[in-house]
Amino acid sequence: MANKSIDHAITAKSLTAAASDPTHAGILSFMRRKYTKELKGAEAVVWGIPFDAATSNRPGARFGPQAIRRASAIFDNDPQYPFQRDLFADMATIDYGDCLLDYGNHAKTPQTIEREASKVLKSGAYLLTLGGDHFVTYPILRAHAALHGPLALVQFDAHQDTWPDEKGRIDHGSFVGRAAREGLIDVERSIQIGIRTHAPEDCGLRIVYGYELEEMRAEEIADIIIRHVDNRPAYLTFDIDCLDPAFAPGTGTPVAGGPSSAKILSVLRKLGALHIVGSDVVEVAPAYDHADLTAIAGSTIAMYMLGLRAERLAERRG
Ligand SMILES: [Mn+2]
Repeated sequence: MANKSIDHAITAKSLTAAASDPTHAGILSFMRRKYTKELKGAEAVVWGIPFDAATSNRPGARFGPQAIRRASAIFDNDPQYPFQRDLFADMATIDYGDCLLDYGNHAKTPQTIEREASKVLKSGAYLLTLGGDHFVTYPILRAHAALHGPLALVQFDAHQDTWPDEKGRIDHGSFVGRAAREGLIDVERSIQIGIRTHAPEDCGLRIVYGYELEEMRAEEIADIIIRHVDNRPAYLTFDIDCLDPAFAPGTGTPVAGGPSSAKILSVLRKLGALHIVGSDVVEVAPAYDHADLTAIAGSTIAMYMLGLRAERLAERRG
């Protein structure tokens, strides 16, 4: 057992140090990053929002952050495939823990999430959020838009999430419509990938349907996204139900006919040209999962988001 240590999440001496916990043991932060509420010095922040009260069908995404953290223990050795680098060697990264919400009173939930997200963004760090149901993206978009202006939304999802809603409603199926109406997103530069349901309106976003993905290679899909977004500041939101239920059964509203995790990971790998300013992985609901399939997919997607960020930082530093 050469060079193994344990509980890096609390024993880490720096925010860039490589972890070496045994895969099956040790305290489970995301990829063993240090657990801290201290934002100083952090360039990337991973944060959980254990919230699923906006779910229309099967609840359980409140357990998503825990499941994703647990599954992330599989990334136990650097360099990380396919980035060929220790993602954290040049990107100080922390696990900021979870957002505290009152399960019995959701009137303050959006403001609480937005306030906490704004605090992280004010520190200058990149924010990667682990949901929670897809409602959580709405207050997070508000925090990002306050900093960058209207964002190009890059949404991987089986659903458009443009259902009509009214003020104060808390619904995981309407955040896109709301973000469009409030000017948080630039609809002309926003795109949805993997859609295989119909909502009453598209709000002007470009849609790539599930059946189209089936006919396209990863490179073509990435190319469509990059050309559509152009050089706008982009927010990447990944609803795990974008994947076929064969690859992600553990979610609240699964829809058959989706892409494989292999194909979509290839697409993500090719999005390095985008100016991604923030991202999330939502709707992982481990109670419906089998053998951690969904949690592993979710944690891998989250790892890719950090990988893209780490590459960009390295490029900037030359
Ligand atoms: Mn969604």
